[in-house]
Amino acid sequence: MTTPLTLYYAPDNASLCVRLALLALEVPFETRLVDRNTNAQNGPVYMALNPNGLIPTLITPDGPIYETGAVLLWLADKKAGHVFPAADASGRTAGLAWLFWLSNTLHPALRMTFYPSKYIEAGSIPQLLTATRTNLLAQFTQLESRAEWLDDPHVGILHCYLAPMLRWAALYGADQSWFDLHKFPRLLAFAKRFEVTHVATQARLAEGLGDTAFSAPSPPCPPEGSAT
Ligand SMILES: N[C@@H](CCC(=O)N[C@@H](CS)C(=O)NCC(=O)O)C(=O)O
Repeated sequence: MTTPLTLYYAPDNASLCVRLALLALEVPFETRLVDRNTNAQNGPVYMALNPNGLIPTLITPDGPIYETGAVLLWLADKKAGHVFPAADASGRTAGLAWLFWLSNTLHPALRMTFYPSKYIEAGSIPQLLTATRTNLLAQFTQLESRAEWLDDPHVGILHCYLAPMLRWAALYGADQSWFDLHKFPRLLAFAKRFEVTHVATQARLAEGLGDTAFSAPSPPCPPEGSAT
């Protein structure tokens, strides 16, 4: 990868997962703020890159790539074996299942709690939130009991995807009282280990996330832009 990659980002958005992976891979990259204050993610310039109007987008030598899981896998495969099992490694099988689960199951469920009005009419939002939070708690329980990669001290793309989601669950949406990371001791231990890694420290500083960004998060104080 000789041309620097460009990450279109907003602080504490799903672009954080990609920033973490870029830092873990130690590849050069530039960032461009997508100004959520002006709804720039839905403006013509950004929509030309990502027709979904969702953050992130990564500009690669082959053109833009979006969808967080796809971007993470694309990056991982550029340096095979560093942050995700290589194509011929045995761990790839379970790794892919987890990556797609994070992307297809956990991430969309969280989105439903952050943007319920994008999924259902106003009158039904309370029911959607109740059901989705129940599902999310079951999903965190599944991670707690089955995700063996949580204990791997080497930062990989699964960690880069999960850690921000733990943070968002505690911070965003109409009410966060449903989620308490202390009820998931293994996830809490992971968050504490992860946030002091060199990779997470660089990302925390770049986006103003604070010292305990993943284990005991507080709203971001970013040098530029806004999270919502
Ligand atoms: N499926 C997308 C979801 C990304 C996503 O939810 N991005 C949020 C920020 S964290 C966003 O762009 N929200 C702006 C909006 O919905 O208008 C992905 O995996 O990249």
